[in-house]
Amino acid sequence: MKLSRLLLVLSAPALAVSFAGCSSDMNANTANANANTNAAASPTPAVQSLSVVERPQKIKDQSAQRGEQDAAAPALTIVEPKEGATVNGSTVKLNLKLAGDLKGYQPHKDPSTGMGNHIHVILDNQPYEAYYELGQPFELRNVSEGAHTIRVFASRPWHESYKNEGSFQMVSFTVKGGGGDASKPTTTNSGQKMADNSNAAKPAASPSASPAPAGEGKDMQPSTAGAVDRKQPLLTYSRPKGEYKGADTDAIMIDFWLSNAKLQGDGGDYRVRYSVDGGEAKYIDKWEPIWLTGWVAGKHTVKLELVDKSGNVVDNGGYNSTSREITVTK
Ligand SMILES: [Cu+2]
Repeated sequence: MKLSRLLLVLSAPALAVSFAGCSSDMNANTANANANTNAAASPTPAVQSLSVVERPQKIKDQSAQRGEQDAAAPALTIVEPKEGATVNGSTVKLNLKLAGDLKGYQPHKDPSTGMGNHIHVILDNQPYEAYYELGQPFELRNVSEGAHTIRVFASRPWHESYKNEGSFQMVSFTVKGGGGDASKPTTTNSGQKMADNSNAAKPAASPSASPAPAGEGKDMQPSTAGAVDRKQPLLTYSRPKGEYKGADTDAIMIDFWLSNAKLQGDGGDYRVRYSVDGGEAKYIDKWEPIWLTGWVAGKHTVKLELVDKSGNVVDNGGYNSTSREITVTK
């Protein structure tokens, strides 16, 4: 009989799950998965059912508390490195100038919350690093020899980028005698060992209370520039990245920067295609962040691509198709 077969199909994997997962969290997730989908239960992320939700209330609240800042039009200039520069040695100093219609927008990490406005800094097509205090340069350390790009854009405390023209800047340069030895420990200017700050979503460990704290910086992974034409359509992946915990996992934002490309919903020809864990492709047709809910605990891969009318990835040095792994901890 149909019903009993259905029950059998549903209960067998559910049983397997109850043996495999012992934590109550895992069981709660499984219960959710059963409620949300008609697929067989499984502890793997594959069963997660994501849906787009509106901007979370807590972000609306933060936004309201910021006065006019969200309407700012920050304009960045990359002072250093200069376009086409050759940098000797593996440490690349990034100096930025911030101007424009700021309406109170100023990058700074509030020591009490570990949050604040900041700049997203992207070497080649690596995950971004957060840069808070523009008064001193951000050091990209251990940069490998060869051609590189840096992309920067202004960001809000919740990592949503400012999308006005001028917020985004890009520079190409070459490193001679670079580093790229990823096995070397990360050290700061003053030689202190840094905390592993692979996760920018969480407040980084505050620098120790030494009298002369080192500037911001990060040991970079080895990479070189793609063959990017900055006059061609370019998608810059920004979020999600890193680790999400607790309430931050309720709704996770996808955000990106677009250059030389208008999306279909904005009157253009392009679409941004995304998929999670290799699942069904979905589309973003307006250049604004989206929030996805329904994440289950574990590692997830998020892929963002810029595609044309026919659904083909627009090639630009490989930067227009980017995958990142994130970790969701409930
Ligand atoms: Cu950020």
